[in-house]
Amino acid sequence: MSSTSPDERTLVLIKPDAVRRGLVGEILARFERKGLRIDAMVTRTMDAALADEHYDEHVDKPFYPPLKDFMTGGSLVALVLSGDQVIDVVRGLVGATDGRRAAAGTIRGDLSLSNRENLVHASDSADSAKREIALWFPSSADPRQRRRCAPRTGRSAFHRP
Ligand code: FUP
Repeated sequence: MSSTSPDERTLVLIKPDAVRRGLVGEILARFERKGLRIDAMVTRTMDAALADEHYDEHVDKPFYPPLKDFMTGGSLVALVLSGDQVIDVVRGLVGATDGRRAAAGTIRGDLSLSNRENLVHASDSADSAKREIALWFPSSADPRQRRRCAPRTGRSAFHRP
């Protein structure tokens, strides 16, 4: 179970299929309507090196090559969301990995018919969130967590009210 801190943060990627289909607004609206805060947001393209780091636990799996092609094949939107138990709350809003099996009412359940092109990535634990936020938003992270993968396109704004 995640911490109950209202300052908990998670990393979300609105994937290239969602951008292509014009679903960015729909997906952001679901997070906002839930009461979550957008602390940072940037549009960028994932390059091969960032894909390999982001999907570190999957790089040796058979589904990884097509997943990498998909994730590096178009613009995506990366964001940091915060709120009470945000990691678990966002995973609930996003739904199960396979859009064909995800529950109705979830983002994937309502909008995806695919196990790969499933619209959204969301951190699955506090450790993943910390690692992924440092990877995608190095300027927001503890200096000891910073990586070399600073955004190369788009503009990023990070604020903590
Ligand atoms: P999730 O946490 O729901 O995003 O899912 P996983 O971490 O298990 O998988 C990461 C991504 O790999 C999924 F979003 C889609 C992709 N994937 C496949 O393409 N095929 C599979 O069989 C499983 C996952």
